[in-house]
Amino acid sequence: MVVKVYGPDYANPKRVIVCLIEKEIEFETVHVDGFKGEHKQPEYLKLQPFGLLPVIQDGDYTLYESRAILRYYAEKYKDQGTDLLGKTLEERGLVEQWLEVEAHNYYPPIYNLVMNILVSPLLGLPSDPKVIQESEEKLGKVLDIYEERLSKTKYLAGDFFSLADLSHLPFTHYLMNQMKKEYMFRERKHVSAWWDDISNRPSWKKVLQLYKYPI
Ligand SMILES: N[C@@H](CCC(=O)N[C@@H](CS)C(=O)NCC(=O)O)C(=O)O
Repeated sequence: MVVKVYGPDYANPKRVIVCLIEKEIEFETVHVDGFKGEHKQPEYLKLQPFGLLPVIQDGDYTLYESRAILRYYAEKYKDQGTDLLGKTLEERGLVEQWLEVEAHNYYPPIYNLVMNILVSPLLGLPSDPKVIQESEEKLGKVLDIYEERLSKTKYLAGDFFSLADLSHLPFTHYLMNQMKKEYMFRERKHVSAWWDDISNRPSWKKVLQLYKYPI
């Protein structure tokens, strides 16, 4: 059964797509125009009642929340493609820990930066300089902790690439490219090397080649 991924142009869906590529899972994509509000239409809300992208359909199984989808496929196809969960329960615990750090410590400030620096101007909405400044400070503090961690291990959960690293790709891509905030990574040696490593994986390059960002 081919997995259907909705909204491949957007950042959270790209998190799912890069995982499917790493896991060598066949998929197809369904274009959803967020700027036209297609994700708020009744047909889409039947699949994702919160009106957010992505959602996947796998036969008659439907799943939303990008990180839940990552965990589902990494576990379901544990022995296929790249192992993204670690080999032992202890490694798995660390993958989960850093996935949670990404979701609760890293994502909120980077999301605010993306919204205020890239998205708001495009929608003709005002950006909030205070939010930008505070979010940048918060993100900097998170990156200090990453720098410390990555001085000891090659990747976040240990010396193996995992879901925890992969989950950072789509939003960090904005920071390092469209947002011109790459100094935040470049001034931290280990964080900088980590980004070069994970963003040069063939899976991520393929995502960027196949699906453009809308911004
Ligand atoms: N926690 C959700 C977040 C999904 C999300 O915010 N997706 C964005 C696209 S990158 C979206 O649908 N934004 C449209 C909106 O907020 O109306 C997930 O990880 O799937």
